[in-house]
Amino acid sequence: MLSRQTIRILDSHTAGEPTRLVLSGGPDLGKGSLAERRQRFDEEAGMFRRSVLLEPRGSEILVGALLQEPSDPSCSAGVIFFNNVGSLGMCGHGTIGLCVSLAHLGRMEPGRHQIETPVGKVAIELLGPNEARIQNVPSFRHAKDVSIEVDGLGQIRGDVAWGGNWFFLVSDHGQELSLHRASELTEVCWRIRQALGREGITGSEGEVIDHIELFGPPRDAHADSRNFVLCPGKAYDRSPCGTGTSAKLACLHADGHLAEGTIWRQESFIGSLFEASYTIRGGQILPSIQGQAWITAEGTLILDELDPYRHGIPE
Ligand code: PYC
Repeated sequence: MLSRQTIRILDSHTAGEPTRLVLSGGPDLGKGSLAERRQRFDEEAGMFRRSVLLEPRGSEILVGALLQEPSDPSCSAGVIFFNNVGSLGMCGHGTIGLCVSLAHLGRMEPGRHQIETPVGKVAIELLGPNEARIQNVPSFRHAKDVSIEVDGLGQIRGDVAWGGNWFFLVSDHGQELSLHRASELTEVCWRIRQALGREGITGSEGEVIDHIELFGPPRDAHADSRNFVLCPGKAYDRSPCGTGTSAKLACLHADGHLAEGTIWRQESFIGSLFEASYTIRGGQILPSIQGQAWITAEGTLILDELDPYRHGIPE
């Protein structure tokens, strides 16, 4: 008998960046911490990940969110975020999308909650049907003013910081952050990423720095900065990137450029905004990111075993 696998999903976008929430039909990752389940996901669920996100069913820019039972009873839900090339530690836009999606399903009431991720607990506040504020995992700058030799660009200096993922943050790059330059900026960031790899620049425990973030002057008079964030699979973030904005706050704090509790408005490459600030608890920087998300679709993915491209188009 021929079989069809079905996967129930709810799609949203946060400040323009899509999140595909998987409600059922995902892999059984067992019990244990979210970090352990993420490892199992990376080892065993590549086909599932590609089926949910990639062409011809999806697009390489989609970010997936696999809903999990939390292992910590103080959390309302657990989640593993993933993209076109693997899993993510955390995802800020995705967490805002998750909150709005759970509210849409009647599974989350307005107010405060906690979400368990592979890199720690994230406190959230559902402010309305389309708005949430997250308090991210502790964020920090690991290295300041790291100089690398980038093909075709010469010496580029940037900071290495953690905001739930690893970032290389560059302000002095000479690039105009305009939408029509998306492919040039993608190439610039990709070369920066390759240079980091070549020169052995990593996170604090040898992790690959897989997000590159360029900053420039904002277009919106109310914003403090504009960014372009290249994600690990070469797709750029349409939102101002929650984890990237967290990494930025950690750098601003380290440089004494932003006081605790002061609002930082980060504008994305498409002009959408996150409102951010940080508090210090026990010496750690805890960034808060507020943004809006919108439901775009709900449905069922169908994987027909006769479909040669049910798991995506292979590279
Ligand atoms: O919002 O943290 C974020 C994010 C990471 C990758 C794409 N968006």
